Amino acid sequence: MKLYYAPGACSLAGRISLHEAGFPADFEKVDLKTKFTEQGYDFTAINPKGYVPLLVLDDGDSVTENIAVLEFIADREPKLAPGGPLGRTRLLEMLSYLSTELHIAFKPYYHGASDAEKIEAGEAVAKRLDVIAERMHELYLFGPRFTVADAYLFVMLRWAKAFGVRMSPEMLAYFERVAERETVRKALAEEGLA
Ligand SMILES: N[C@@H](CCC(=O)N[C@@H](CS)C(=O)NCC(=O)O)C(=O)O
Repeated sequence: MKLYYAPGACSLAGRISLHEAGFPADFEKVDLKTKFTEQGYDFTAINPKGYVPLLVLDDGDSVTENIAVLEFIADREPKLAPGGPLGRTRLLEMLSYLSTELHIAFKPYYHGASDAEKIEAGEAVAKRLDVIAERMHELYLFGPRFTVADAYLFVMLRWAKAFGVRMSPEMLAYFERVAERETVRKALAEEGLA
């Protein structure tokens, strides 16, 4: 498998999850401004959507969209998904929330918004984090076991910290707990973020 990524971008969730699953993979960096890969290929020719993550499978097929990439990994390594009769539904519910509500709320930070718009975005992000914090009552999002959704939330919390978004002490403690995982440290180091 090969994951196309940009350092610290949402594709970091896929890298962490691949490491958690113990799946061997190659990683190729994409310059999101020029849309060229580190090996000199036009990324838009590889992925017409022009954004990461892109996971290319061993048979040449490929998967885009964080929700699908993370679901793919959890499907092949079930310890990375919550258990129980509603486990898969809960995972999709959480991944959808992280993608379509939380991730999207950061957009103003990345698209040259005014200071006022950034303050508004910070509030929107903080509110969504509060909703997640209310649901978290053990070590990780779904209990004592780390799942692919935790990998995604960790990336969003890295951004939130970088942009100075308000975060509850519980969320901060969760962030630090995840940051200490061996796979997370490895992923951060590989992306030059340690
Ligand atoms: N809908 C996509 C969005 C992915 C996304 O926003 N990727 C960002 C990095 S976090 C990116 O590559 N942006 C570059 C661009 O859109 O040109 C997903 O959920 O996977």
